[in-house]
Amino acid sequence: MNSKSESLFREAQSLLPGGVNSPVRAFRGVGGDPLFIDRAQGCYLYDVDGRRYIDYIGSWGPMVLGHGHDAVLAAISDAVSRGVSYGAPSAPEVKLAREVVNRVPSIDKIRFVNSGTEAVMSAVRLARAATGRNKIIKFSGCYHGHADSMLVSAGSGVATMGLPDSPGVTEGAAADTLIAPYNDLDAVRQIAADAGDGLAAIIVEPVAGNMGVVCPVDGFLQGLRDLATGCGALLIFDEVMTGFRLSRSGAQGVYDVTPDLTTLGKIIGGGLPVGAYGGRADLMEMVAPQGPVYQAGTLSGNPLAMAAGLATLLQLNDGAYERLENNSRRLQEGIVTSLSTHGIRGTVQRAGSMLTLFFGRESVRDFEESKACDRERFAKFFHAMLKRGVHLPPSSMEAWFVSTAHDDQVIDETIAAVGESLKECAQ
Ligand code: KE4
Repeated sequence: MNSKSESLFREAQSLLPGGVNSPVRAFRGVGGDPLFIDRAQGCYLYDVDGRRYIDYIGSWGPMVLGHGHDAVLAAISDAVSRGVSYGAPSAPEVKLAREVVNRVPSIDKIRFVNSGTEAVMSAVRLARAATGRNKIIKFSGCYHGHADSMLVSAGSGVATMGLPDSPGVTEGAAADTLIAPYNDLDAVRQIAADAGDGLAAIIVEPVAGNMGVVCPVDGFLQGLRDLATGCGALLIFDEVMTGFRLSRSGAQGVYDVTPDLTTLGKIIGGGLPVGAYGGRADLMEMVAPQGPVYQAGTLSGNPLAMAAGLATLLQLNDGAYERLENNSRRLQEGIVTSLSTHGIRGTVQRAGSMLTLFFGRESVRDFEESKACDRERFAKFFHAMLKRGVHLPPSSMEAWFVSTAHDDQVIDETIAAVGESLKECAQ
């Protein structure tokens, strides 16, 4: 019985829309009621009824070192001893900015904000100001936060809830957002050509994580780079999820494609609220107070978030990425073997330590193919895994996140639970 979770959820539903503070947490994509978490340590979540789960939500990406890492907790408690927020410049934001700039060659300057949504909203505003143009191309199935201009056939929560456009987003706000299919360069070229000299930017998840993990086909990212350059638009890589997860320089370090602007979040806050946008100096110097593009934030550069983010990045050395790669690959291989053993059609798509199990298809290249996957079977699988003490992200269109705290034994336990769960679902 999940009695404490159930009573908390009942009370939460009387106070919070859907009983949650972010839609995907409500289990609408898999059915049933969400578990309320009491605490987390390493790769484990512990719910309020005392059950332990191997955690593959990872707070949707930030917890790349697992929960309660000593270095991160020490950094936060040291920062807390100095106060929690000043509303004035402080050293932690400079130190984290230096670490990000050192890791990502395309980022000359950076501005910290408080969420990925805010980072994307600000980067889009900057791109429009820098080019004097209005149109933005985004890709169906990619999710860039909930700013009005991005909630136009978005992926992630909106896609899971089947809300292709959100009520409250005006035609005016959506009118300047053009939608292209992911991995389809010809389509993007056509849309860009139709936009003519009105195209301000192309924004893309360099590896999509919000329709499930979908990797760019060969040449796709470079094609976007060439297209943007050719038509005088900017290329924005939304690396809120992939930043510092896929490599010490994010996805752009893996694919060797240079965007004009990059948005970041999640890992750079170590689990505390954070976002950032950065890129070429000539662009970033247009941002207030150095330039005319206004953007501000009460808690931007919060010293606790900066300290937690820096402590996290400093742990992400070559050895950490090697461990993440090895264990994530082992998990992927274990699931693929299990699918074959139980004669279940599906695939596991992975980029570094983020992966997705899609049922019913051999490959997923875009949002249409992701939506065509067998979501009912995923829902059954999700609950079979939960019963066996493994908490997957509660949606077939999300990424599972492996952390450095997921050691060999935990990966083996997960693979064993996958086998039993697939067997149960096959019946
Ligand atoms: P936030 O505003 O949620 O910090 O970031 C928005 C965002 C922007 N860009 C990308 C590529 C993202 O993945 C996100 C947020 N990711 C989702 C997970 N699919 C957050 C989970 C949620 O909405 O609760």
